[in-house]
Amino acid sequence: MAATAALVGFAVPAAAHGNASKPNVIIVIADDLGYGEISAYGSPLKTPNIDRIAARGLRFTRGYCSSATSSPSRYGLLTGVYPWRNRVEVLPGDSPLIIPTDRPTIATMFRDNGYKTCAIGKWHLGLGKGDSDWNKKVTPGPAEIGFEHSYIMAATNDRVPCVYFSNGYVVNRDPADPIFVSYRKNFPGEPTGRTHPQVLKMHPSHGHADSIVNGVSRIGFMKGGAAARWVDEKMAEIFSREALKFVEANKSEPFFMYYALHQPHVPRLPNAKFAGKSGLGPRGDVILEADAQVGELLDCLEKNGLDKNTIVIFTSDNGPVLDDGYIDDAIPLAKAKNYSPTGKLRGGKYSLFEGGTHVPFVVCWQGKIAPGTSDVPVSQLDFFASLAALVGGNVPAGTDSENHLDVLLGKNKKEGRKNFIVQSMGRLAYREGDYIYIPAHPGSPKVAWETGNETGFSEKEMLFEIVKDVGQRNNLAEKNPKKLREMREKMLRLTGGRI
Ligand code: NG6
Ligand code: CA
Repeated sequence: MAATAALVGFAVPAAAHGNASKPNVIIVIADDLGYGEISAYGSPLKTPNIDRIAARGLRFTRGYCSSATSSPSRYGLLTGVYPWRNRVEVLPGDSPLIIPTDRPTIATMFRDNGYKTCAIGKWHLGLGKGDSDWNKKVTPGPAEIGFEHSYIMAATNDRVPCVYFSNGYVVNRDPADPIFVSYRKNFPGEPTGRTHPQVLKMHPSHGHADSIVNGVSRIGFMKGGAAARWVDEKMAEIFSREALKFVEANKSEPFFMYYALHQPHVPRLPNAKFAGKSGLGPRGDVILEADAQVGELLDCLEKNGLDKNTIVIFTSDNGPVLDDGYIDDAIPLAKAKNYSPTGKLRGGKYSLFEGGTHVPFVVCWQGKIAPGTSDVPVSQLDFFASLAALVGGNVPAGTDSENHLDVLLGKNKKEGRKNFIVQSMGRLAYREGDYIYIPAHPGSPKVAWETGNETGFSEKEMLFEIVKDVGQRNNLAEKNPKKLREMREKMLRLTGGRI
């Protein structure tokens, strides 16, 4: 740890490029997009814009997020600290901010090094102190952890409050129609998915039967704010508009943008431009919509002469899930078309198998990164330390983020991150080299609700050689007890005994 901290504190000077000495950095992070869903990774879905990033830069075949669900994964990316250290799991929409405001983040690092910083899109790290009055400024939030500008949704698109927040304030709030939010009980007389199923335009398959917003029942209860409520079909347009606005407004100075797309998380309600276009139903359609959003961003960079001086990273917060709570035909259509959102990987969202955390991961910086592929392991945990090394920033001691800038820039394709822990729903697994060790975990082998995804929880320990056995069919625990023991011991040392 000490050696790592010393290393990451060491600044690599950024080379002058164009009229700026510091490249802009944009991290685009999709919500629940699988390893096999981008055409550059072999998907039958056509994603020409994300492919543009891959063609101009590096496509990582072994890129990881830190957790198989959203809040912990994003916590890891922004803080560089393993989410399990602080027991971070999926948050309700009225959760207080879970990142302490005195903790350095990737955003404070950029801000303190002369960057304009912003967060757009899905947040899901909590807002306020708990028990927020949604009609006033909700704080602390993005601003207090380094994002000078923000335009976000509080949690996920299936959770209340279903409104946008611009720099802490609900957009289009109306004092005459105040907003109330509860995750405990409904407000008297307010329609829910249970009481008014006939008004729904998309029905829940499990859960998601609380307040109705835009004809869709959600998780949690809200009342009021009629003018502020989002329209899912317009969400892509709105986030895209806000992202482009930020780029245009900051084109003459270095900026860092965390651009968190809401697709293809449920509920999937594409804009009419994309409805029916993928042949895979709403889930495929919203992936095309997300790809077009990426295209608008890349076009905007080009139009403003920023494309050569901007690092663009595209990745996902966790693996894919077909049915995550609404009936939108994702499962039957995937079956009919033999579509696998993880490609050949086993598991998906909520899984300790590869499908949970092994995600699409492409990075471009034209003129600086030679186009190609990299097959060494990389983790989103390392964005913080690696990008700090690039711009001369510091990373505090005690984080888990390592400087692998050379790997991100393709200068080193021999050795990536040696080892790391992945997390799903409170359980951990240990990846090192070509192996992954999944401890014996109590719990159902399939997600308890109807998604059908495998969790990777089993009474038996598992050991897989994940490069040779991509689909994790061959548990080596009994065949290779020596490796099993070695991996178990290393994991316990790293986690301080936690599994
Ligand atoms: C689950 C939700 C799921 C999704 C997930 C969070 C139910 C039955 N399932 O609890 O729909 O919202 O949480 O997804 O409510 S994530 O990508 O934000 O982690
Ligand atoms: Ca997610």
